[in-house]
Amino acid sequence: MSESLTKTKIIDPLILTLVQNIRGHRSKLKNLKSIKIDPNLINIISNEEGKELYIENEFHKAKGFRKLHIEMAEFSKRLKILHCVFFPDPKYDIPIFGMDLVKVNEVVSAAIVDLSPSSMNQNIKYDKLLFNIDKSVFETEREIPGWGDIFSENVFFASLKNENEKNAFCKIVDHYLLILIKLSESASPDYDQEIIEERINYQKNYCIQQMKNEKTSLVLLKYFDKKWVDNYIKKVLFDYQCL
Ligand code: BLA
Repeated sequence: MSESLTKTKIIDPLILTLVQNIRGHRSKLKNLKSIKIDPNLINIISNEEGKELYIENEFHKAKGFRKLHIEMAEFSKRLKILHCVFFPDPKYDIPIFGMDLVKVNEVVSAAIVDLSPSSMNQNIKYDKLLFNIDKSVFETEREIPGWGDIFSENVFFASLKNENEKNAFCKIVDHYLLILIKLSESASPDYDQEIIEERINYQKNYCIQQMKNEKTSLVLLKYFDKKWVDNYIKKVLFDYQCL
């Protein structure tokens, strides 16, 4: 096998399907540009036995969005994660798109997707479009943990046990993204500093609450020291300090 082929990671098929869908929607955004980031934080790979690690990050920005982040990760060959947050530019009335998929061997223990409110006075109404989605195939919807008060009423959170549920989750993600892209197409910037400030605070709170999810840091702490993990969470995953 050639050098380049041995280095190419085989991504989990469900995660690949979701990523391709997310990338497809992302490509429709206006002024899409990749963001420069510390190169050490883009691809993080270790082949240490038992502690194998693969993290691949994509960072973009676009009209209406300050950061579009997709992360694919695999830990010790068994824990696979797809993490994605599209953070809006606070000048725009656009919700925060967030999703997380946690797969342990063949079971998806956590699949979550939401268009979370980005201010108290969100003008754009899209609740109805999300509410009408058929969720009857899912057997195990899960309860949102305490820190999750940042999510909307239409947050979807479940374990996925079979192909039907996995396919249905992909459709929900596609639907949420379709709505997000439509909202962003019709959004124009606001210049009222008070409104912008309120959106900044909302986004900060979104990040602060996400950082209370110990499950994220506990995984990373098995592979990195605390300083590295704190920096990664603050700068890469939930970078509220730059707002
Ligand atoms: C749960 N997140 C988890 C779990 C793990 C991770 C191992 C436990 C799985 C389970 O409860 O079944 C780990 N997630 C990670 C890691 C990264 C990651 C290591 O993204 C990145 C490096 N989490 C997010 C985002 C959302 C999110 C954007 O990063 C939602 C939009 C949600 N993850 C989320 C929720 C849980 C979870 C709600 C369940 C927490 C719980 O039930 O206590």
